[in-house]
Amino acid sequence: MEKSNFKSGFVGLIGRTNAGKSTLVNKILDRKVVITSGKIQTTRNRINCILNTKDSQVIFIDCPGFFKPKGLFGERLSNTVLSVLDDSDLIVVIVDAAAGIGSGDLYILNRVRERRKPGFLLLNKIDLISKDRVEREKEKLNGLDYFDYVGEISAKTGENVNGFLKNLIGKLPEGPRYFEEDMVTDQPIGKTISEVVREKLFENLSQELPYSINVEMERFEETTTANGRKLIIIGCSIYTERVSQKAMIIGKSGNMLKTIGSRARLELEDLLKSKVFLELWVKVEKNWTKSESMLNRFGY
Ligand SMILES: Nc1nc2c(ncn2[C@@H]2O[C@H](COP(=O)(O)OP(=O)(O)O)[C@@H](O)[C@H]2O)c(=O)[nH]1
Ligand SMILES: [Mg+2]
Repeated sequence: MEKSNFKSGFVGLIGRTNAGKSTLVNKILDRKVVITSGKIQTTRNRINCILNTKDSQVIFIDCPGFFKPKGLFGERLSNTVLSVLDDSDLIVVIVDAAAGIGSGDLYILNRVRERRKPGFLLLNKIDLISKDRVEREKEKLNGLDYFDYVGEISAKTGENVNGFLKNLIGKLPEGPRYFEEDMVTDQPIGKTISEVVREKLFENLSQELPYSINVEMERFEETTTANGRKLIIIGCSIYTERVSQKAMIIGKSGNMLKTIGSRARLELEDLLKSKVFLELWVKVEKNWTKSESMLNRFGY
């Protein structure tokens, strides 16, 4: 039998919120697969993001930021991260070197070392700081010899990302192509759509509000316009925890919701290569972040 040299594996991306995990995934796949933002806990689920090459398949598992959980919703997010640690063949820890290495990063490094799995460490956002500063940040991380590879990258500009990838693929075990070659994610399209809407909400709302927001797609219909062009009708519900939050999302004379809707629609048209009609409904689901059944329903 011919020896197969095909390499594949699941690579968990672990780090604090805002370290740049999702930005790195999009840079590697050279398209926007997952949403990103400067707000905390933008990523809420584990999402397989698939890099296909001729002789390898790398499945990056993007996931929430790793932290000591507070509250029920936080616990769910944290459990998601723990499941990623369990399910990965190799773990990539990403730290935000520009923000400075802190106790949160050291906590993560310790949890990862406990797993005794192959590990890579990336210091990200080097586009924002000097080389000296990168070195000083690196010194704060003890036990670096645990890692098979320590790299300094910019997920935003792509600096040193190819070097990291080459080393990563080199470390993967031989294995099958788990997903079809043309797949970049196994996230269902309805979820991708609601994520785009959520990202626009995150981009436009004040710092503390986004955590209490959830988006669910409720309608998806393909039709044609009067002049024969394809049109997709999409309806999404935006859930908030309180009436005051609903008012903030709608904004004065509905202006905030209009802005969010038109930004989301433009991106969805690009994603779906079609005209889109987007309807958004804002609803109140009291204290959903504290409710077992609502968290289950929303898939957290
Ligand atoms: N300047 C700079 N910003 C970055 C870099 N990587 C990520 N960011 C920004 O950091 C924020 C958090 O990124 P995100 O990928 O959502 O972080 P995540 O929570 O780890 O997934 C976003 O505003 C990104 O644009 C980088 O290499 N350089
Ligand atoms: Mg993310």
